Amino acid sequence: MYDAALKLVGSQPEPISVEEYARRVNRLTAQLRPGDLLVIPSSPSAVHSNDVHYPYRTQSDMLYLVGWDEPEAVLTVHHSDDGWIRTLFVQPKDTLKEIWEGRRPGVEGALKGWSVDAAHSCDDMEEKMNELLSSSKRVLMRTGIRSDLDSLVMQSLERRDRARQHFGTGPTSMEDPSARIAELRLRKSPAEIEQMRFASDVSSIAHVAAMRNTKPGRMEYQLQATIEGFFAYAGTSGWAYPSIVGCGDNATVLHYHQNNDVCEDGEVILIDAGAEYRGYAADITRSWPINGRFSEAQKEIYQLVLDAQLAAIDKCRPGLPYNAPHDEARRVLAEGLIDLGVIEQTLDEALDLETGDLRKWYMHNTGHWIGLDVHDVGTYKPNGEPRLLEEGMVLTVEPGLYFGAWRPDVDCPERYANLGIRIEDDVLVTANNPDVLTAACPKTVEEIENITGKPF
Ligand SMILES: [Mn+2]
Repeated sequence: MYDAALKLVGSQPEPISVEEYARRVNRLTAQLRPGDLLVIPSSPSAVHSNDVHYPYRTQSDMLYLVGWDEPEAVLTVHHSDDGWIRTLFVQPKDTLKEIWEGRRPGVEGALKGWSVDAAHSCDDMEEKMNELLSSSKRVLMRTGIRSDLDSLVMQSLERRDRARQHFGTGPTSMEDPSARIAELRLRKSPAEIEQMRFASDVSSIAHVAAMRNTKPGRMEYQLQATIEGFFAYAGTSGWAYPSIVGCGDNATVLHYHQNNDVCEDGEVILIDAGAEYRGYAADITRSWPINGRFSEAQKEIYQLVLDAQLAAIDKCRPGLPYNAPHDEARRVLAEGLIDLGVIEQTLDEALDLETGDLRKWYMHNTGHWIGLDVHDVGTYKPNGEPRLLEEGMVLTVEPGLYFGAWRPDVDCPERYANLGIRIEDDVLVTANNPDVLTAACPKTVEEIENITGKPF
């Protein structure tokens, strides 16, 4: 099955070039002044149990600025007579550790293959960092990621010794650079879009494989395994976020994660799963009938959510506010639910955020930025005003309707009891029509019914 699925996936793109990493850093340093010291820490590694660690995944800003994905690394950027200097602290070569844990590029490797000007062993970090700190005036670093770096920087900020008194050396202020980097990350380059397109292709075909592998009696975790197995088979690093695989009323729990229920004839399954490739995420949700045919009631809700999603995608255009897709999806859903008799309010009443009935069945936002983080960085309302969409931004569009008959807070319509539908795609804003990166994942009623339960 995986070989048949793999044929449908596009080819792997070129990695991000060293020139592009240099451009990214240049865009950042263009906003800085001599005396600034930028410090980007990697994430700490996380313990699974005893001496077993979770697979390591570094901080996305580190991936964005240099692409170094190993633990214990720190990137610094400071100004010298030669301009801005990028220095990477890395784990040194260490044969004994490498025998156990895997080969390391080390200092020499970092200087050869990566977009840096200098490299040092992380064992020398404290000494070198103190030198960099003492010749800086302002430190740009996000605290709370690496406590050892936090205390080094704090110490240098709090120095009240004679050197500071005589020469005025050392930093006197600190800034979190996250917002500046987020502004850069929000607009994707062509090379980034190619990584995202590959993650999206793999994720799309993984959903198709799961649709084909669906039949009554399957367990939710078996469909999860089909999808995540394909993520690995296709050469991605695995999931970008834990897969949500919920059948029947489990689909009405937004972040359902147990994935251990049986898929029954007559139910609809909702799967929200996406792969990560070279750090870039895909995020797809599809909903399909376990027995391969939507009932009339299921079809009514499915088609309504799909209509809302298509209308919302059409609002992913430059110059429109980021919330235009959300407003459009809400309008279509409210109108549809009024027509179906689920909501007995006027359209304006139904849309009211306090008293409208739409919130009973559609209680989340319609999307988020996506990139190196699945919920990617970038403020939605800079200066309090909704951001206008620009070419190169990528956002998800994911309306849904959830009729949890188990909920004591609502009167669930009998006809739709325990039905949860969400349809989610990743959309690139372009000068022309919205570019749906996850378009390879089928979503019309006809396509889904033609695929579900049928082998490749
Ligand atoms: Mn999403």
